[in-house]
Amino acid sequence: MAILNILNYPDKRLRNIASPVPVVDSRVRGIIYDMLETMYNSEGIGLAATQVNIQERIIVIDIYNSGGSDFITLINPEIIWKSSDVQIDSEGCLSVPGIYDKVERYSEIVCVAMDKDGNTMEYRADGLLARCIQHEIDHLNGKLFVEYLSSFKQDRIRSKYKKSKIKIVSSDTSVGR
Ligand code: QAP
Ligand code: CO
Repeated sequence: MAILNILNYPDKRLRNIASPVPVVDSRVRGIIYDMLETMYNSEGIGLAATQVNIQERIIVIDIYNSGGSDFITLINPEIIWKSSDVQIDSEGCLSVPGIYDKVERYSEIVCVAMDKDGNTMEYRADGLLARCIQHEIDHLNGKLFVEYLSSFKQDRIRSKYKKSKIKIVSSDTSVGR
């Protein structure tokens, strides 16, 4: 197992569209365990492979942050049904640390995906799990939750990240002198 590097907004690689997993084998299970360790290490409740620069349709979710006893793995997930009603609630993202804002999502969904053993599973989800599945599938399609926010807010978030990068670079050069 290994802790993987999480890409941060506005990294262009977060816009890549992930490819379907052809077969669930030990290679894929290795990725899943690394993703779980990475998610638990940063106290996340969901992580998509895109966020760790792996362009495959793999998601791990643990909305209880149980530390490994209660996670689900979604491989090649497809939402096959969405409720007509929506719900607005606060979201965050490990790729956009420190930023939380309200996003509209379908209240209830049905999702079909393979699990880590390659079995096809059907999940009916509402509440936080439904929200998390929609958020993570967006990642596989190159979409981030901040894209649902106003362009004014997106500009502000981008400039916040630029500022923090400049800070790191300048303190780095002063250390070297
Ligand atoms: C996606 O997000 C999600 O800013 C998962 O400093 C979130 O695990 C779906 C995190 C909310 C639905 C609702 C964010 C950790 C974790 C941060 C996460 C941070 C540290 C985010
Ligand atoms: Co995210």
